[in-house]
Amino acid sequence: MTNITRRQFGKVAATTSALAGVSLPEFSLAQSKPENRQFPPGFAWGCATAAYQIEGGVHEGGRGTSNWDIFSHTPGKIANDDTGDVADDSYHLYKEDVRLLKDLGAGAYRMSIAWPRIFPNGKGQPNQAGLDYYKRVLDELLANNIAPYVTLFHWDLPAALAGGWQSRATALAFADYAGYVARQLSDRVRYFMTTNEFSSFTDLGYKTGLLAPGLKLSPAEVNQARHHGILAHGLGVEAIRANAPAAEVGVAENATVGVPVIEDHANMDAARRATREENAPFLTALLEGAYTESYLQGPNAPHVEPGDMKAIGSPLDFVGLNVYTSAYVRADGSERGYAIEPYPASFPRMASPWIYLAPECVYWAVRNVCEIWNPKAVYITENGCSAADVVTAEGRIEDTDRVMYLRNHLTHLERATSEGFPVKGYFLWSLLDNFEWIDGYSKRFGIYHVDFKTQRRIPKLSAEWYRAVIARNAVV
Ligand code: PNW
Repeated sequence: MTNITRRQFGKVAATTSALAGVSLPEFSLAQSKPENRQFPPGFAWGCATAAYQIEGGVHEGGRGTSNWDIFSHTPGKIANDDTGDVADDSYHLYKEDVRLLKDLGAGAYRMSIAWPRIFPNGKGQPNQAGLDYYKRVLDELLANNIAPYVTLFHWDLPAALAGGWQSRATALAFADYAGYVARQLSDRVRYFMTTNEFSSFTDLGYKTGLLAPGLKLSPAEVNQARHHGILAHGLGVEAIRANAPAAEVGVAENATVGVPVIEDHANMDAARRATREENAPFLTALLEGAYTESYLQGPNAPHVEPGDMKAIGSPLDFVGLNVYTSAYVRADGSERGYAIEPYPASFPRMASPWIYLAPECVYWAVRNVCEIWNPKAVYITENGCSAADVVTAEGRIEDTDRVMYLRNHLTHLERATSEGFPVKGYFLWSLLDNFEWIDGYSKRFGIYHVDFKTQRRIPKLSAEWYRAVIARNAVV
């Protein structure tokens, strides 16, 4: 069902035979200067997805209930009351989806494992059928020379874990789950990420109530949930290392990225300060093994047990950054030394209102993180956008706006690699249109269009474009 419907994907052969004997000059190759926009040799190109957003099959293979099953089935929480019950049906169509990656020439794939498929009750007895499902997916990837990068927690928390991230026990259960998966799957997986986006599953789940479980707790309670989130990461890193010594371990984090309003010393310094301060509860704590003094001030500081910060600060092999937009920073005379500029009303955005088109974010994400914390390696673990895609009468999706977004971001990423920052790879969010959390199926991030009635996948213009990027290892 791969059905290459895009012209240049499928009809190259036809064109070639129609013009048999005529040799066409390769204008695109000859006229640009690829050497200026080239990525380093061995750069990993991939796409990213997450289990609840693509798998469906929520009642199959012994999977337990997750917080997202409950939340998405609560009326009024999700656009159109959509749920992830079926999503992209990747639970059954994973071979086709690996084929889509292969068609792009991708050498890497970032996917997540659904904790409730492995431990239906969050802990205790593991579920062999769930593990076997992921073995099949991983074997399919490996047979196609696609390296799996596995996220262990992308928000689908086993509902049986009472209290969710309010409970310290959840962090301990995560460590057991991470260690178990690492032991079972490290013959197939080299790269593990513990968790995806601390602020999304703590702040948005327990402070604003936008995401599961939809709570609005006090600042002290929120800080405690945040602490349990990063503690899970830290204990998870230790458990993965104990069970899979050869694994490379990292995290996928949507750090707030300070972008200097002007690239001069004062503003660049302010952007660095902002990046450190604004990420104090999360990435800063991970990479420094301590909370900042300012974060610990006041009555709402989290309760920290002896040993917690050492685990949280466990050395990482790589830092994964999910980057979609910028926070523009100006140096000022305040005590903290910076201000974040609000977005003017006319600032361009993509189809999701929070995605301001600010492509410098990828360069400054890498540079700030490297200059502050000097990690061994950095990946862009997510970058992409929603767009108001239209299927034409001929069945095409000409998503020029998504290509514009991606091309600009890669141009800024290439600036980072060319300046020598250790960026090892890029994962485009997302391979497929999928269940976009509270936006349900109303927002499309895929480079393959999905017809959710038929599950038919159609490559968009952006898929054709990304295929050319990968083939050339350069911005095109
Ligand atoms: C990420 N923000 O979420 C998630 O990792 C994906 O699962 C999700 O589909 C993708 O981005 C697109 O939304 C984010 O408000 C959610 O800054 C919100 C924000 C950033 C990332």
